[in-house]
Amino acid sequence: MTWADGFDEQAREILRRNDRGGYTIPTSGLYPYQWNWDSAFAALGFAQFDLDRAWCEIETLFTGQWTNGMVPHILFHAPDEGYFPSHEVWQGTGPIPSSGISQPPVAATMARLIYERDPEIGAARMEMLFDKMVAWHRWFMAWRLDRGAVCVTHPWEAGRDNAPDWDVAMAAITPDGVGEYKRRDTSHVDSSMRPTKYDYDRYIWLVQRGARLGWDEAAMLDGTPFRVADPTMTFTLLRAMRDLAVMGAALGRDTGEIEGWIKVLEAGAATLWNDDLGCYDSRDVRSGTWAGAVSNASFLCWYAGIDRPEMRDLYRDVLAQVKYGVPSLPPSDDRFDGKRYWRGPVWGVMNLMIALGLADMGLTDEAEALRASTADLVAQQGFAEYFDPRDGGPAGGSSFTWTAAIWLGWASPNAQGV
Ligand code: 9WN
Repeated sequence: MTWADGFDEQAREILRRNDRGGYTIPTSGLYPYQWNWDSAFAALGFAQFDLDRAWCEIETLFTGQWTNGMVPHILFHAPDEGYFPSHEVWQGTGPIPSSGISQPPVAATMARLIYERDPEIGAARMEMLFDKMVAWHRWFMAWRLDRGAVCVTHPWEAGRDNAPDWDVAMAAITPDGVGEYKRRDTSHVDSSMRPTKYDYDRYIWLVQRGARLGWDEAAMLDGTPFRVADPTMTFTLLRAMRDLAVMGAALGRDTGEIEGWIKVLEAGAATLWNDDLGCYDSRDVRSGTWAGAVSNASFLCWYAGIDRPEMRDLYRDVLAQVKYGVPSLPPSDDRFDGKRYWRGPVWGVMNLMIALGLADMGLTDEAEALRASTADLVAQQGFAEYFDPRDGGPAGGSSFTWTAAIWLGWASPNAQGV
């Protein structure tokens, strides 16, 4: 028995406790439904001890796929009073109650990691999933591109809700008519760790606009105040395309369309290079304004197979500013807030993806250092939603599915398979 075995058991217990039968909630109370990218990471965690359950998690996610290919960011499988906004506010139009936007497409990448644990089982499960994943990726290519970079149409779509990346686009929204609503998040978690009312008014205004337009993509695109080309979406989709192409080839499928998309996205990624900042950055499509943010999403470039020497220097510079990396925003940025969600804290899932990219670039020492630092954070502070990068202080929800999952799948010294 090693010190890590006990943490592995705690992590498995969290996944089992958050399992609602075929899908996992991120944490009870705060997030009582199935979230898109959370589920993909959960699958990686399950794969360490129950391969069938791992595939099942991804399959359940795709049962919510819309006819246009979109896979929603939340599936409201069972009603719960604890979360706002509910399906009644979203009015998603898919086969099961859902939100109306998507989330970073990491499912194909996590599926490939799981596939490689047992290619025979993986091939059988991917046979059913492959076309669905292609359809989802095609939806991004049809509705979310700007100069080849992938855009978000709501801050929740990037999964980095209150990142400074959206400040310009958010300021362009006047949330008239949003009406009264009751937030539930701040009854579960201290409000200093959550987005502000200013943010929420605009989140809800955007949801109401989408619902009013029946989530018709063409109608929503027309005159939208919110469209931001973002490194999270661009880099995750690019990586997901590469992984899907590999699995497609193994299944004997024609991957020509995917190869074409990869070229488009590579060109799009180049449009996210902010020369003044010397970093990959978010670009507000309407005004052409840069966010000026060295975020943890900037460092997903390697995960997408893209390297620039400047990013390596910047990575070392950012890590030197904190005790635990990778911060969602470095302390040198005026907008840094060490406890407030995506404006400073460290997130395990982002660290996993950054480390995968570092390893792909041959930066194995850096990849291992990030794994070990993430393992320390979890071992000392528990399976929190996110952590303060200055002292590791746990923040947000606890007993968190994706933190348990990345522990099992990557950060634990016993982890196998990434
Ligand atoms: C809105 C579930 C989700 C994550 C996101 C994270 C947070 C939701 C919220 O929780 O967002 O989607 O209500 O704050 O920002 O990345 O998927 O864990």
